[in-house]
Amino acid sequence: MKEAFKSVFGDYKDYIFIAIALLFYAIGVTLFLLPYQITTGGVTGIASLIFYATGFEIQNTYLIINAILLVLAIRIVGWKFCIKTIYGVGVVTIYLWLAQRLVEDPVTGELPRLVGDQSFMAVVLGAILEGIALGISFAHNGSTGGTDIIAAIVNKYKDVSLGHIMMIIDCLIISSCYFIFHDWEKIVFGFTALIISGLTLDHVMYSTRQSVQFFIFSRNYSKIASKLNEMGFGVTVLDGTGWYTHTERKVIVLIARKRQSNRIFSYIKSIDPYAFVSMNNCQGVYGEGFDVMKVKLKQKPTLVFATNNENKLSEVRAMLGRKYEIRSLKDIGCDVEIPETADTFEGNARLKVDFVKKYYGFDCFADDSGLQVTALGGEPGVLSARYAGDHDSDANNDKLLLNLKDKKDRSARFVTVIALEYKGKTYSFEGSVDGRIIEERRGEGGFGYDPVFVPDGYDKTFAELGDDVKNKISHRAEAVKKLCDFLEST
Ligand code: ITT
Repeated sequence: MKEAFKSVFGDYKDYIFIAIALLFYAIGVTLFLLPYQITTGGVTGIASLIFYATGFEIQNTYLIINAILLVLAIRIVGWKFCIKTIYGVGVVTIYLWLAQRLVEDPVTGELPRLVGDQSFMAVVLGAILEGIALGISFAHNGSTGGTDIIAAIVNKYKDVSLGHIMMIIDCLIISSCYFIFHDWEKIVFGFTALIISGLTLDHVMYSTRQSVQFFIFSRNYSKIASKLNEMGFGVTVLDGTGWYTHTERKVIVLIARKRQSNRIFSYIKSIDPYAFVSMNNCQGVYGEGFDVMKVKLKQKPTLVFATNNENKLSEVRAMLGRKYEIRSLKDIGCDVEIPETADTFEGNARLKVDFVKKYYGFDCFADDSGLQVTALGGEPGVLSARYAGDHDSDANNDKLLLNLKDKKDRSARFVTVIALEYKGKTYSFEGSVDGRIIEERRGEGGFGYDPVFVPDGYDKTFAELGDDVKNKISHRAEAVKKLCDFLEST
């Protein structure tokens, strides 16, 4: 029951803390901001502007605007996500109403000016109370609606930071109080309140989440580490060397919340009162048990490369991997050898993409490649993989060298044709590189005919030049570049 509640609503303690925190918010607004006609940002700012102009009570406007935003948010991001916001908006509405009824003059309905004519004092006190309240509430995953709801809705569709837009909106809200009061001082006070509450909020959030890092040097390190582990702390023991004694030392590294540091010190002291301990504040700690890294990784678009050839796959990943997530046939669960029965590279490449589209439903690309040797009338060509033995590179190279034994013209060309199946159409991109076939195999890199092929302008084979050079000048590199340009242009 308790677990079911937690999975839907979160920790019940959060609700208690949010309720207590928002009490400060209502006090700040009712006792210090409203009586001194200070306008802050957000929905409360808009609601207070309407109150100053018309007398329509602040909590009513606050509730109406948030209710509209919440209806939108529930439809777009789901009600589960909005539970704590609905709670926060409800609590603030009730508190604001209650606080005004409690302190207002029963006859005139005016709010008391607790600090007399000291408007600036009111700004400072009101903004600090607001900042503390929002800080505690945020630390317990609470929200008072307004910008939070807008952020949730916008983030559903776009990965943008709303910080700047919200800041501009806040500035507009505060500045528009000039149309009501015709008083620059009120604008300055509004901005001052915004800045003070922002700084206070940051400070509260920071101190509730403050983490510390311990380095513990002790001969009894294993007992201390085990004890800390037992008490639920994750510890790491590093190897070190005490330089004065030149002896091996173990160093315990531990990251914890600052509020846990007294407990940690007492564990250490109970085991080794002479332990050497350093404790440092951490600017941020991210990972299990701490904060989540807020940066959003840009998801790379995925492309399926219809190949079973691991060498081709790694070459293409090296060329396109920074921009695209390349998935192979294996990755999509296809382990069949797709028949290559056409008599052109393009025909075979198209057969492969058609097969994947038909049986696996993916748009994809495939490459059919081969070596064309002039003195052999363009052989092995489309039969490159099966020239002497099926995908047997040694046998294929032996046959090639044998057939070229007495030939003077050793010129050859590697060709790749990539077929791309994309939104119901098939496109093709060709790349080639000219070179010559040498007398014997050289080099350990590459695959297939790489050990016997020397590209023009070089005196080493592809197998000797290595992947970095090959992936810049090869037939496949040229075809992949054309594919990439096409994808970017679409
Ligand atoms: P997939 O059809 O699954 O992509 P495959 O190895 O059958 O793999 P191809 O039919 O396109 O690929 O390749 C024919 C042969 O040509 C290949 O097995 C190699 O022997 C040779 N080959 C292709 N590209 C090469 C390259 O960059 N370097 C050396 N040999 C290559």
